[in-house]
Amino acid sequence: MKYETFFKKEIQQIDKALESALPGENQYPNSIHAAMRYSVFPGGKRFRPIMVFSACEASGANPSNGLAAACAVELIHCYSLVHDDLPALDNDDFRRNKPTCHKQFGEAMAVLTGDALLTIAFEILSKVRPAARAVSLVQELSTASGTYGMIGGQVADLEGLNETLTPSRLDFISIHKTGKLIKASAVMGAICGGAGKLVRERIQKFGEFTGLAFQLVDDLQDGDGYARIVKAKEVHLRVRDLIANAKREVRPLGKKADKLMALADFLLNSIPRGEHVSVDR
Ligand code: GRG
Repeated sequence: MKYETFFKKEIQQIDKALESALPGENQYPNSIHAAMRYSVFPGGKRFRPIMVFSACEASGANPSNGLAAACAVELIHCYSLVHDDLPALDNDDFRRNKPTCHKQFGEAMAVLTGDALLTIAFEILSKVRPAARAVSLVQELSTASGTYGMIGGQVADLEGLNETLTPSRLDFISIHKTGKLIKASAVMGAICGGAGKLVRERIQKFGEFTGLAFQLVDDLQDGDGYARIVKAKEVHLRVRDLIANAKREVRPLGKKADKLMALADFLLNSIPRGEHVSVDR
């Protein structure tokens, strides 16, 4: 089954919640609200919010307990894409099959759109109850997004642009730029699901393994990062190991972890066809 079909219900629920969380385009100042919505809809895979839901379910709770956290992490992700596309960073003209935010609304508005998406993510989390849960979620997401996480990884990536990167530097970049937000999605799902310490640790490790795997798959798809310094076959084998480790962590949780397992499998299966290797391990 296709990813979009398997997670159709989750994607619809996330889109509906994002729809009502964002200010309407007719709310003054209309232009920024239009640009925010443009950058969030239509969405991409919604991988991170689906991770929140799946981790919440694996903790034994109703996945929709994680709805606010799911929206918050997707908004942070959308902000990072808007800023990453800017001329000062990647200078991309297209994102999700349409002109990038700055191409459509201008650079100044795109900077502010990213800022606004980042800010509203934490406004949404601040309303979670009990308040202690809101604090834990804010801690998790802010740490993963800032210089200990995504921004730190992006800076290391930027500074390494004209260098031949070592595997350990590439690991740092991948783990921080991409992996931390995915790990935070898993941990936030566990927090919203009321997971105990041991279950939360398992889910966190699942998030760490799949977070790194996500970036390696992206490298294989784009011929970038690891795919530049290591043979595609080796990257593929590493992804397989990471996915196997991720699944091993949550297997003891039983049926509750079925969605996490499926998410891990979809990641493995999204490796470009040409890069598949038939090695039984
Ligand atoms: C500029 C603040 C700032 C951060 C940059 C996430 C990031 C850090 C940059 C985006 C560029 C990029 C390709 C990063 C690697 C992470 C990644 C694979 C992003 C794409 O995520 P998907 O595949 O996108 O989940 P969709 O469109 O499906 O949501």
